[in-house]
Amino acid sequence: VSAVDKLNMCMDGKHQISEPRPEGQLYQQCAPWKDNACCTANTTEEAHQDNSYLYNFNWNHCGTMSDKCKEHFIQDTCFYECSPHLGPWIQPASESWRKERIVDVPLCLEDCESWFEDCKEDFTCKENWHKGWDWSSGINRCPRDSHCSRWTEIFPSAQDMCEKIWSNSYKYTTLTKDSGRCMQMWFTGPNPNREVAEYYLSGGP
Ligand code: FOL
Repeated sequence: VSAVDKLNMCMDGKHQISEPRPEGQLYQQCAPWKDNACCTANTTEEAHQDNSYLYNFNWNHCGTMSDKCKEHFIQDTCFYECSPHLGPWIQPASESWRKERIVDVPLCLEDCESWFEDCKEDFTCKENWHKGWDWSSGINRCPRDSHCSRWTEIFPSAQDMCEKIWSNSYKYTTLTKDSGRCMQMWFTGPNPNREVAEYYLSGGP
């Protein structure tokens, strides 16, 4: 893949389309990606559902997840499924359900901190949400060797949460949105992440 393509491409994941394209209408929180996206409208509608067919993932594995916390997981799903500017961080994956993954995407401080703040009163039983669940009922439940704990017991800091929850998809940074050097999960208007990808492709810091 050339440097130019890496600026505008889709990862070979479970639901992403092969090339980014305008989508006209994307659902609610995923709407910011509508002008150029790796997701379909259906994917974005599903991203807002509990136990969606995307991954059959159960946010409520330790009681009902709070709405304010869930909002960040929905936004993460939009970012993961729709982003066309993840090229610099796409790597081959070893899971059965995807050929490629993202590694160490530099997430803006505000996005990681607000996610943690809005989830820290919630509960979970696992640090890595990619692996080791009990799927015998069709959705993920806490494995037998685990128990539900306070969020902050599993994730002592925002950095722990952002980096560990999706096996290092994200790298914690102290970069703020106005730096143009970190990726934004939450934005309005034109996608600010293209120029961030451009910066890292042209050599970075
Ligand atoms: N968001 C971000 N930012 N990065 C991601 O990598 C990401 N991935 C998902 C959702 N949002 C993301 C997908 N989540 C399983 C669990 C979670 C999941 C997808 C699949 C799952 O089936 N886990 C099995 C292991 C399957 C395998 O590795 O082959 C398990 O053991 O629990």
